[in-house]
Amino acid sequence: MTSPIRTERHDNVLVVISDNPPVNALGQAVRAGLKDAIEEAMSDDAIEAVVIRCDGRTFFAGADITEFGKPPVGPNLPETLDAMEASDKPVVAAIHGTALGGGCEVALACHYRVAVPSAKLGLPEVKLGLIPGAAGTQRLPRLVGAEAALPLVVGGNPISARKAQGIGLVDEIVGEDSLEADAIAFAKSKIGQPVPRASEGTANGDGVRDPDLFDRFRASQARKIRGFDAPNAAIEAVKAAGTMSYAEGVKKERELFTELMSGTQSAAMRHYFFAERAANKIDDVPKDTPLIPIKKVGVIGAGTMGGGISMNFLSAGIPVTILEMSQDALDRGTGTMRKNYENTAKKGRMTADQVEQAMGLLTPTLSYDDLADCDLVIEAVYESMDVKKEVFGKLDEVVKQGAILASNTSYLDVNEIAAATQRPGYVVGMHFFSPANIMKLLEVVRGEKTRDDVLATVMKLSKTIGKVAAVSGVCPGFIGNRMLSKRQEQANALIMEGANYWEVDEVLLDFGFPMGPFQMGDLAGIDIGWHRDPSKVTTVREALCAVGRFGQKAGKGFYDYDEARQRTPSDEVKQIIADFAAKEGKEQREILKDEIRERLLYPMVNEGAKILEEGMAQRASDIDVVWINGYGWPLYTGGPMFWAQTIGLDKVVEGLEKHDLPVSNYLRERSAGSGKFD
Ligand code: 3H9
Repeated sequence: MTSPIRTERHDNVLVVISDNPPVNALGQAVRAGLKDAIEEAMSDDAIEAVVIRCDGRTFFAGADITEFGKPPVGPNLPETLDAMEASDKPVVAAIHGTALGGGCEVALACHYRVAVPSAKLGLPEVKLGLIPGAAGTQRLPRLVGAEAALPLVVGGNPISARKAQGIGLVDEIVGEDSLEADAIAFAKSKIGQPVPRASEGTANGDGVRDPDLFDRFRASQARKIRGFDAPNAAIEAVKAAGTMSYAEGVKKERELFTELMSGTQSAAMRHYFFAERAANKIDDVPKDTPLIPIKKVGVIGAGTMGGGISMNFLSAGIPVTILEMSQDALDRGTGTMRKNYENTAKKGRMTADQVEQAMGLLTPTLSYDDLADCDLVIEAVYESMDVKKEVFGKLDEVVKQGAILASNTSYLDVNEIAAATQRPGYVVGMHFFSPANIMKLLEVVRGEKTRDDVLATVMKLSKTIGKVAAVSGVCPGFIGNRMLSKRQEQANALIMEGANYWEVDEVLLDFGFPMGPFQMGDLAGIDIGWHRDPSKVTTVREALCAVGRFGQKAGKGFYDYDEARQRTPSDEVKQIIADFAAKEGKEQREILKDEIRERLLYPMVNEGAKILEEGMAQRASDIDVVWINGYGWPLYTGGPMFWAQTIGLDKVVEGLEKHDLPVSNYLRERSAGSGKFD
């Protein structure tokens, strides 16, 4: 087998080049090749400096994740990097693309780093439930200081080459198109000078002088890192860089890394990494399916949903024509969009120019005719089949042939909507989640007649607008809301049987959800879909609406809210629920947290199994992607289906039986078989 590493000589500089598509992951062959190349440079007197660079789209994007969990084959990355750093001839990393994880650690082990302006550097290991494991947590703080290292190691988000230069991680920004030549020139300029080694740096002194730095940082991240193991380990490792010798610090890092690697959180998060990428692929749609160019988008409805959907495209530089029924509604909608952008700018995440650029791409209209030349039109109107059919009938008349017509419906039959047009092949569901400019999930609903090119285009487009897409077949509520309804059924039943509604919420908070079902109801508005007749009360929700408890927006729903939106359980609501339970003759009993958790979550897994059995989801991991991105299922459990496998499908079946809840044949089969869904 030919090595992915080759060397080229440029006078007295050895250029070491990796060619390991797609992302130059640091698999065994790459590590071995790098180690050999360094030995070649060391043993050749004619070579006085080394440049390391990569072919293809990026510098090393990290360790090869597919090797994790398999028996290790040497050389390992830490020893390869130690050999690199030990060189007394200057070694220069020449960075383009994304130097991530182990890739960033390669750069740290080099004596110098040069990068093109578009390059990014980062240590995203926490996103895989890990910390850097090739001395990244020890070299980085010594090079840039603990304060600058913490956000990189703990947050895991990459930074631009310029920012990296600002903190001392990059030595020089070089020409976008002259990386190799500039890196060679840079390397030559360092020949004869003592080499600076990150492991011998002293910038980590800031964490020694100000040891509270670490607690302050932890407190500032509390909400983001709740429940995750890796960020705390990352803080500990960076702290160790200030309190221990380099060798002890590396040992500490290794211990923390090994413990995380063998834990369930990292397994779950690595599962998610591949799940997200798999979800974007549709098994029976050929890879080379031609795409429909999307140069202009139409959005029908300028309400919360339509406005949020439009912002995705505007932010990606795609012009949007937005349609409403009245000038008032149009002005209100576009006004809200501008305000949202301006708020983002106030937080420093956008410039004033970018706000104007985005808003400049928006064309408000009251006329369907203005949608005629759109390549994609997304309808975000009221959830009523009659209304949707009317809208699609009109679209079919005015919009050019070959354009995609999408519905943002969250549960209606997309096939029936498609049948209202003469071109059902061009109709697809694009279910965004509120707030649509922020929530990551896009549930793509594949109708019976939806064409391959329409699907392929929408999946590609989802990436362009920064969404994570998963495909669902047509069934009520699709993947996400169909499973949610099973959880809500149990939540409602539990409070009738004696569980306090705030306990139900707490169980899900403890599990790792950002909120429970009753908090979610308050946030969304309890009056959604309410018939508005206070004298007609048949459910707890209707009873709450009848007394004006519409949710957070009214200052009261299931909970009472103060001005800071802090919630407290309400005696009034407790009484309403008790009265209801008495009226229905429901016996009250104490319900333990375990039962609450099992009854909320196991029926979702069961419904997920049915969704798989019916072919409504392509794979179990797609269901995980939907729940993690659309409903706040904790990432560190890997999503409902992966979690169920982790705790054991047999345990889920047993739990459902114990609580007298239905068990699908498919779940029984998988439980009795491999214990796995995919
Ligand atoms: C680490 O480094 C640990 C060390 O500290 C310690 C070691 C001792 N390995 O995302 P894309 C595949 S942990 C294997 O669609 P993009 C990916 O599955 C690692 N495979 O492209 C996909 O395959 P397929 C730290 C990988 O342009 C294909 O490449 N590093 C790896 O949208 C294309 O990927 C990270 O966590 C990998 N490391 O984004 C970085 N990376 O085509 C992880 C990708 O079959 N990677 N693949 O579906 C990324 O963030 C993105 O892939 C990247 C490119 C930004 C690089």
